[in-house]
Amino acid sequence: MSTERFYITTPIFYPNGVPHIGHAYTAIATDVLARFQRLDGKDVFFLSGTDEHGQKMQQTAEQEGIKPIALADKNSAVFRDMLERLDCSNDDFIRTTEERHKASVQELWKRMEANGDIYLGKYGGWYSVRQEAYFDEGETTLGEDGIRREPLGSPVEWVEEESYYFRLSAYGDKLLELFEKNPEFVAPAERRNEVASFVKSGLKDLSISRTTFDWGVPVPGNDKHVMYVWVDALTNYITAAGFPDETSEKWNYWPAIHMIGKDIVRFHAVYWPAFLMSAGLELPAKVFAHGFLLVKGEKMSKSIGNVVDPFALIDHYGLDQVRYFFMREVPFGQDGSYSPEAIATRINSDLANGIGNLTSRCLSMINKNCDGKVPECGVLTDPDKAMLETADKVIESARADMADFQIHKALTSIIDVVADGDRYFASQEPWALKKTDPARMETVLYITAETVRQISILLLPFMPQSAGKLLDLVAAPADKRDFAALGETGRLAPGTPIDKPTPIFPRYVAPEEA
Ligand code: ME8
Repeated sequence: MSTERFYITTPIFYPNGVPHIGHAYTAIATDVLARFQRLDGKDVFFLSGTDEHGQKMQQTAEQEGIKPIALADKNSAVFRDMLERLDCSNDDFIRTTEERHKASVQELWKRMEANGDIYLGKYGGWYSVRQEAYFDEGETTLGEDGIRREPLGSPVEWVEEESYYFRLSAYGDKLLELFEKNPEFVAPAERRNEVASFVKSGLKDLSISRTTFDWGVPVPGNDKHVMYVWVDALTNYITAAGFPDETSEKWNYWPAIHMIGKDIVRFHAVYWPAFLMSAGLELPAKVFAHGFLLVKGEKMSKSIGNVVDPFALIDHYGLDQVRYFFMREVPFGQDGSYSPEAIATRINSDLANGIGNLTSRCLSMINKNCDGKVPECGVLTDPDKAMLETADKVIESARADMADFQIHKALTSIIDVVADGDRYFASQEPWALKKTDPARMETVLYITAETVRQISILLLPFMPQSAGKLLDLVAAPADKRDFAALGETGRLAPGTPIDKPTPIFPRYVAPEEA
């Protein structure tokens, strides 16, 4: 039986600056999805990388007095470091300045051209360097300062150039048919409705080459032109799967699920499928757009000075604490607010007082009263059976929620088992059984440790390091740390030595209170 493949991508990040927490958020969520599927037995390919061409990169490099490739090298390395710091399990990291990518984009271009979808024309329009996009006159507004701006506020300038066009106008009906036949192609539903109405309003052909700068992949057969950065960028997803070598082993991973922010839905759900249709390639499996992170309800921006550095956040709160917070706090797909108070509350209530406390109470008792070994499990009472059944069953709803990209729901259902464990432990009063019925005490401690084991396996995608430590504490064998080991198959073996518990989740105390 062949293993089911699961290919998932993050957007490739612009290395014209350093990463902020929004980039980290996308990376964490994608990593959680990738790890979950890996633990569930799928053959996962998880891709991230950097999007290094385009006018914005060229201009930033000029401002810094360095070559664009030097800027790309410098900042791409910081994005790579960020992924490592975040403990992302990506299998590849692609840079669009790599040779493998140039070959791939040029081949895609040739196939679109061979299909009659590329022609040479002239382009004039209001161009935003920051957005790397042209805007219709009607979309722009002339400010009181005499500067014309696009809807998001960046300045636009009138640019005219010879340009190749992609016949996007020919793909409107096909795209609408795609959204209709495969309503899950773009999610959440709000985003699907947005792109569908954009397509319904009529698609114009898309200018896909530039002559005004040269930092990009040359157009095959006319190197006065470089490709529009989005043709170049989107193609990364197939480059990493081996394109144009469709016989490569990696090509079996395509199509991918694209995890993106809601700012780039149009590129992924309209342009990209149209390019692929034109080139006769399979379409992505899905485009899921998550929301934006806001700092205390406000958009992050350099001018407000509220841009959050992911490295600093991890240094302050701890990596798994940050991963847990964002995945638990923000309904995935919606915008989410971040505040230091909210992070502290989650750490203390869910981690320190929650799973941390249950584990340490149970394991301290085992350590003192069971000779430091996994206790014996006697005849099960109804409360024991109910507790095990609850813990054994979570995977079912978590699996359904994760398949639906409801990451926060899956995590909530997992962490809710801690409260069930607390109630079970409190109601069975193992400390009182110590004298009256030591065998029964052992059973209660066994069931509690077994509950901790299952919660910990389920937490592995979210907090890989801490959940791994919890599994060390309950002496779960290394080869029984995936979803196949949930339930009966991986039950703790009585008699296995158990170390003295060490705290995994310290309480968070704000520096000013410490
Ligand atoms: O758009 N909240 O790169 P980029 C949540 N190179 N996520 C955020 C965010 C925020 N405040 N800000 C950014 C590009 N993101 C292109 C992509 S793909 C072929 C090319 C995340 O560096 C979000 O996922 O501007 C967004 O889509 C991505 O970072 C944009 O990163």
